[in-house]
Amino acid sequence: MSQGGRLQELRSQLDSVNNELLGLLSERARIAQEIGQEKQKQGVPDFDPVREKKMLDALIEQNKGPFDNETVRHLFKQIFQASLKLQQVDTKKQLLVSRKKKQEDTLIKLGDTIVGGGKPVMIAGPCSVESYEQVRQVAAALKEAGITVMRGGAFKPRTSPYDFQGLGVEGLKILKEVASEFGLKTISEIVDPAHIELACEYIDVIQIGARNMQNFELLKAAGDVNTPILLKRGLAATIDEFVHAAEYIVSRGNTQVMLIERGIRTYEKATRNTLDISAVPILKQETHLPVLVDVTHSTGRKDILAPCARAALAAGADGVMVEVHPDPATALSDAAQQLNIPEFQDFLANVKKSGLL
Ligand SMILES: [Mn+2]
Repeated sequence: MSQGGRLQELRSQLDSVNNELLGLLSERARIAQEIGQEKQKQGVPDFDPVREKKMLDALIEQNKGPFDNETVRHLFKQIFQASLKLQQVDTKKQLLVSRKKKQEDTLIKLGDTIVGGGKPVMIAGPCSVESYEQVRQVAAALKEAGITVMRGGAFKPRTSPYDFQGLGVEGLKILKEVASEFGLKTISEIVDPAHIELACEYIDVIQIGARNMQNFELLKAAGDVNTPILLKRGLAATIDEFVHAAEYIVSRGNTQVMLIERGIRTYEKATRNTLDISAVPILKQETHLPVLVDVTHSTGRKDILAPCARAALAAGADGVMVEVHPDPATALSDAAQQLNIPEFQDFLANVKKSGLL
């Protein structure tokens, strides 16, 4: 046989071995996927390092060359990793908050206001509930401006333990009283799992704050009630971690979850945090939950609130949240970044001019 003929014959042998290998790899992948589904049912993790080591040791023992043991180990590790990835893609597909699981948008009904229904909502109110009169002044201004949902912090997880910690349950009572007078719906942060049920008596939406986004006991408690939850993105949380935090709530049965981007920590000092606008379309694509943007905490400065709010809405946000205080200079928290009432009215007019709200 000519030299060229021999080469061609060897190459065609190699081609058929390649095809066989591919067939075997695909078969292996199908089995691995089934194992993944079985593990999902049993609630055991995808990756089992002990099992992987056992499989590798058995292969090394069987290795007769010409590949050395290290090469065999490396090649099979690649195959194992690819299978694991396949299992993880399947698990992700099955997240309850995922668009893949449910195509239709989740709608949150707050009285006559529907969040996530295509008409963006403006949520405003003071950083902290400080007094009945303070909340009442804000509520009256919101009512006049056509705002239907008011925020106000009663339990304040502050950076320093010496800072104002909020009025607690007394603050929730003030919110309820004022809200019923003005026909508003209310949002307030809860920080203790033991307060979740109690909170449902006083407020319409329970906020889980940025610092508690991965407080899993709190997330579970929030998942056990029917009150809508506003989940803030952690200041150093990836989108994936954010989505999984929401899954904690939804997996317990409470499907009424809204996500809110509030800025992430970066090296940038010009703003308090860096508003991650790209998170908005990504979260809208990947989940079916309403997505809001907190312009106050993401920027920490009043002069750019309106353009950031417009950017949020242009990116597809279902709403914007902003802090308003009758006299920001005397506020017990976030004094520098809260709008006073005339500033809020200007802000609202500015955002509305864009036609996005
Ligand atoms: Mn604040």
